[in-house]
Amino acid sequence: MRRTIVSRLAGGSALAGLALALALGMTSAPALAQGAQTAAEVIAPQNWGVNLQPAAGPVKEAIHDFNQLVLWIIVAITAFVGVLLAYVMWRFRAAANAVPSRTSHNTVLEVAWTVVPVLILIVIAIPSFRLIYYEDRAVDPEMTINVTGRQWYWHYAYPDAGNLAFDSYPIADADLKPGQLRNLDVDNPLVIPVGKNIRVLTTGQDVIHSFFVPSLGVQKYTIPGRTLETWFRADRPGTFYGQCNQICGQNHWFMPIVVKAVPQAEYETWLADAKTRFMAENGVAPAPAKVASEATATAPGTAQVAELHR
Ligand SMILES: [Cu+2]
Repeated sequence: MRRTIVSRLAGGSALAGLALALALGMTSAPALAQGAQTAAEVIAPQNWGVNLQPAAGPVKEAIHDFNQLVLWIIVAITAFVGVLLAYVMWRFRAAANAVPSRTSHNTVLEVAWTVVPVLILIVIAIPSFRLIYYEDRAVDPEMTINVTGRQWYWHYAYPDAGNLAFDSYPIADADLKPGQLRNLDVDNPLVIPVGKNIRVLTTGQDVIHSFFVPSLGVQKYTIPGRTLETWFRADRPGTFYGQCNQICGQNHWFMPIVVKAVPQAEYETWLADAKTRFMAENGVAPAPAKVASEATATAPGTAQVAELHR
């Protein structure tokens, strides 16, 4: 299963890489192919990574499929228009066309160039809407994670696990251990079990942030005073990197996201340990608050902060 996905992606990467290499006049395809191969365990931004990141779960796979469809349609249209342009430039050049035609209407042609683009848009629209609804929410979520964007760090809560909650900050350059990624690794990653449909509820505490993990196919605003829903599932163990991708203030760069997908047993071990650790750090067990009520509780000041950062 994994091999199929990766090889399919490698093919897609090579294709898109080739198209872009041609467009930019350089050869970046080898770097891309390499990126897709190492992607099974760690999916992070790559140098020259111009294609979509590899998929770690079904939402991103659906995005890849749609992207491939649109890419091929673009390639076909570009080739068709290019050939047509070359033909008229040659066929109707001044030297071979001393007396130009005065034709100004052609009903069949005009109907065709109206109807054909409409048909192309319908072909794009139908899978596009299907994808939007697929991304919208999990049909049968097995657990919920509350994500709060704050200036400037992430706050994660597990309402199904005794309201376990903790903050996630990036690791300073000086404290990076070998193998950790600068500006991407965090002290407390978001740990999830492999193969579980996870409902994600997002909200913002101060300004609008955006929870963006490309390899899981998730990008959702975190808006103060509002709860938005989305979902993801990781189909294999791995570490998947993302970032806040809404310009949210001067430390916007300071909001990397690390999602660590582990097998169920490992997840339960982590959960037990995390409960002890974070509840000890917090001094008391976290109050049984949902993200929505948490946003309401911090509402005083939110308006002013939002005003400041407008
Ligand atoms: Cu942010």
